[in-house]
Amino acid sequence: MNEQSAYLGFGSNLGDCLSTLREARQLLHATPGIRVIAVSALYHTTPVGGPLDQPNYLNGVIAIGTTLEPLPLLHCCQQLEERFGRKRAIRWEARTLDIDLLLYADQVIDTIELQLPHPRISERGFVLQPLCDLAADHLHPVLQTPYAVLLEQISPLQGVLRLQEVW
Ligand code: GSY
Repeated sequence: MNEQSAYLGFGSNLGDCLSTLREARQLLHATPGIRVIAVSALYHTTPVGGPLDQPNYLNGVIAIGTTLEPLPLLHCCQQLEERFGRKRAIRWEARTLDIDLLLYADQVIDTIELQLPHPRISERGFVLQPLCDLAADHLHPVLQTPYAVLLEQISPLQGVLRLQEVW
């Protein structure tokens, strides 16, 4: 299969978040069929949803080239989450590692297991801000609107603070 581009949202709010995100990025790059192409800055972000007393998140977005189809790619991301101790018990709860498959080329998929583009991209500052580091002028495949414009449309900026460029 030809290589396709995809974007993954990375988040962590339990344990040593920076080390977890770094290690997960390296493991992702070492996965057959996946090549990390570009990495956004990292952001300190206020939790959206879930228990009120959970810690802030570290969030970033990674652009990859992949020869995997969308579902096998999703399964690779889920295996990586499990390797870092993620348990899928309560929705929106704090987590050591969360990897969301945000975009896969311009594909639109709506199944129970996988929805593409990720259904909440346009409402989440913690996704849009790092995505704009990498693809500000790309069009959302359904809304046909650049991500920079979607970012402008969510206000206020939901507690998203740039932490570091290189990680
Ligand atoms: O969907 C990703 C997990 N998640 C996050 C997150 O990564 N960042 C912030 N700020 N809030 C979140 N709520 C959930 S669930």
